[in-house]
Amino acid sequence: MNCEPTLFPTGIVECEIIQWFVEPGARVEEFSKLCEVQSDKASVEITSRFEGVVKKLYYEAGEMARVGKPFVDIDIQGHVNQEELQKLTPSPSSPSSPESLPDSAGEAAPVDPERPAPDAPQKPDGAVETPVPVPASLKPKGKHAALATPAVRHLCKEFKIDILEIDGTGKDGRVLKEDIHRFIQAKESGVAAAAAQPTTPGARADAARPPSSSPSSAGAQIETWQPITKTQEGMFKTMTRSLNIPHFLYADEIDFADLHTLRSRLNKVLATTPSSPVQSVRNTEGVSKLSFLPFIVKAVSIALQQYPILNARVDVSDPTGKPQLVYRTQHNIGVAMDTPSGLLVPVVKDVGAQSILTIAAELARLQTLAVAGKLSPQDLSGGTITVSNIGSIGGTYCSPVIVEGQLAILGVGRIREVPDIIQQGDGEWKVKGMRKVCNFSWSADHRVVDGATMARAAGVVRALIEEPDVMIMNLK
Ligand code: CAO
Repeated sequence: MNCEPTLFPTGIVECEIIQWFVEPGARVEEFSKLCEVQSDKASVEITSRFEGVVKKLYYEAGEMARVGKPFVDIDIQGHVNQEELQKLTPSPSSPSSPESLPDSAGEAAPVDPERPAPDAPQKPDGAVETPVPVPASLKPKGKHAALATPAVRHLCKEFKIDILEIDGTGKDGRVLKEDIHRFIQAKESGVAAAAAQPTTPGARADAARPPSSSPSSAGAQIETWQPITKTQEGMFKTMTRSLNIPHFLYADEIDFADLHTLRSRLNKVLATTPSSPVQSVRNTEGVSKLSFLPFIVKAVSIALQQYPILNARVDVSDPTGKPQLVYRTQHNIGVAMDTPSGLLVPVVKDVGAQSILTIAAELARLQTLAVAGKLSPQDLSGGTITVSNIGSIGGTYCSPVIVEGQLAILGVGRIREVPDIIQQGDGEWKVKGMRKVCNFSWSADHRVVDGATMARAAGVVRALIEEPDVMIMNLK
């Protein structure tokens, strides 16, 4: 079938095929993209008017296609309806029309790039208009709101919905299957307007709560769109940037027995009355209890003194394009916190200059603010490395994701008890008791940190946790 020009103003005789989106053998649906063409006026994507299988491309990309000549053959056997057939079959009054449609035997139908969709009215200048007029009673839809694949139209028919009532979210406002499901759901819950509106940034945290997933009575899969929260928005951006970092994962098992004992001893001290001499001398920070985290944070900082590369960042802003390492003197350790509004990572600043008590006090301050949603930008910025104690929730190992601007992150697993098996003098093995262990999972930026460096630095942290008294020698 040959067709006359429609997409370009009359007078244009040829256009360049910029690229093909299909190849022979490819299955296409109505409105599937076929190719992109460029005239001296515009670049346009040509879509198929038919469902079928591509049989032949008349031109290579880069070649000039003649307007009014076929440029692709599509086998539409079994995919053309009678109404369309009638519209397209040359009338006896125009016997000289070059168009031809396959007979019922299903010949391949050449499609002209400049032919409008069968029902699209043509403007005098030859440009294509919106194919389906929108009734004035309805709010204006996108230009192609009513354009839809046969499957979408079928769905509309199934649910007895006028496609023009639906706000399409597809390209140029085209109605998609999801739009239909959303429309039905909104209609059912009486909040059609809200559901049809695009989401606004700054939505409240509880807006992220997933909608009820009770089985649908219609039996069809229903997808529901939900705005992401501010926190998720931040996470989305940060984690997307993290994708550029090749992660080297290193995991280790740490014996927590001695730290457990030390912590219990210190917490007994902190539990004594404020008037107790030992409290008044030692606890000027008002900390009532120590968790394991301040010790871990301090151990990481001490390891950074030996392996400062893990506290550095990569700078790629040099005009030569050559990456550089930027070393940093302060250990500003970001601590992942699970809060009612989601993941937040406030920063304990200059850990190298802090004691276990001051770190604990700062962690408590940050956690209180995080839970209340009152962390300041200062609290959230300037991190040079991150610790994520996911073990306080659960899990043995994790694969922590490095934050852009940092080179490493430590994920702390759950402290758990495992049998302590020893070998006796006679060579026999026996269970001596139980021991507390915890797995530390590190990720390092493998572009600049090699595995050996990561393993050695992790070894220092391990040694400090397993012999926490050694930390005393490093305390300021
Ligand atoms: N294994 C076992 N128990 C742990 C533990 C671990 N790894 N970490 C903490 N605990 C225990 C504590 O010892 C404490 O118990 P006791 O009072 O009986 O001693 C209890 O869990 C509560 O600790 P906590 O969570 O209040 O304190 P914390 O300093 O260890 O951690 C915080 C604080 C804010 C980091 C933590 O509450 C949190 O939010 N963790 C989740 C971090 C997260 O989401 N990481 C994932 C980031 S990627 O999405």
